[in-house]
Amino acid sequence: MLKSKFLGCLIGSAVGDALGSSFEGSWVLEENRIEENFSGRWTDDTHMMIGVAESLIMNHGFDGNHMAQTFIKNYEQEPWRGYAYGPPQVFRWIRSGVDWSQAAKRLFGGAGSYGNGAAMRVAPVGVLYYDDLEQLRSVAYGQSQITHAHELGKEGAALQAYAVALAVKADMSSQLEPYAFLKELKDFTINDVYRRKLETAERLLGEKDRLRVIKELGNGIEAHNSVPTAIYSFLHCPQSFEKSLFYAVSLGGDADTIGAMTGAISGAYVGIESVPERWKARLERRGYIEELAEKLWLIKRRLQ
Ligand code: F2R
Ligand code: MG
Ligand code: MG
Repeated sequence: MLKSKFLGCLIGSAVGDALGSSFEGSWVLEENRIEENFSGRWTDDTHMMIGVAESLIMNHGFDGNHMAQTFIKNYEQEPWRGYAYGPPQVFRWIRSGVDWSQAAKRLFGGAGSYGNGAAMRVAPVGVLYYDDLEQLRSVAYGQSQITHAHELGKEGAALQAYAVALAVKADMSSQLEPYAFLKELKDFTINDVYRRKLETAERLLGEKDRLRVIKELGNGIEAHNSVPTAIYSFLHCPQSFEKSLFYAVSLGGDADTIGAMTGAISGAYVGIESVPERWKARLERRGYIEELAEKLWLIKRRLQ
């Protein structure tokens, strides 16, 4: 079952990215329209998630310089994946000699980025350290530091990784309790912005009005306006990967990224068998992503 959850998480993340990619920047949309455009092609979210996994596997853990170089190598091979402004700029600074741990601090006038780019790629950290909270937080922050130095960017990644970890640990045969899931996340976060958003998510459980969800939780490119929304989308229907994903993408806005993060949590909960075959079959580089997930699982098994 653990192997199925590792595979479900990484494949789920890529499927969510691919499903949402046609709707990034769109208004709220009807669920029955979403699948029409599914090509299986994914964007920067999955490209960077692959980089995180490749580096963790190569080093059997986190090595900041190696992960930064892996991101750069992957970006230079496929710069057309839909990257935002921040990461490519950081890659250029690192290429010109700035240390990997310092470059991202230069972004946005020295504030660092609070974009959701560190959270959208963090799934491999969530599975590899699902049973070690200290390591999970430390590696989630470390991988963020490469491109997202702002506290909100880093905390968003740690929260997303922890949501994945909780989903790995949860037994699918017993009903998942959304309030208990959100309480664990509230206890985990050290940031008030995220704690308040999780309280809002709790209050909104079962809300029918999507516009209200978007207004209160957000659907934007900022980590604090998308990570809680992905967690909420998963909780919309924890037993069904398909329903959680349709809900996440229907919110529009940063649909590929909210889709990727929802898919990572949901896939880690339901396992690879519950990710619809019609989506898996068309997913770009499915075999390679499965291979990475299996290698992470083998490392985990050896560490235990
Ligand atoms: N880039 C996109 N989508 C744009 C459309 C792409 C198009 N389809 C194409 O193919 O060209 N999506 C991807 O980017 C998001 C992740 O972004 P990331 O990696 O976090 O980037 P960045 O630049 O660091 O942050 C994103 C924006 O957030 C605002 N921002 C962040 N920190 C800020 C700060 N301290 N002060 C002010 N603004 C800040 C800025 O607007 C950043 O550009 C994902 O959606 C992924 O899918
Ligand atoms: Mg993207
Ligand atoms: Mg996006």
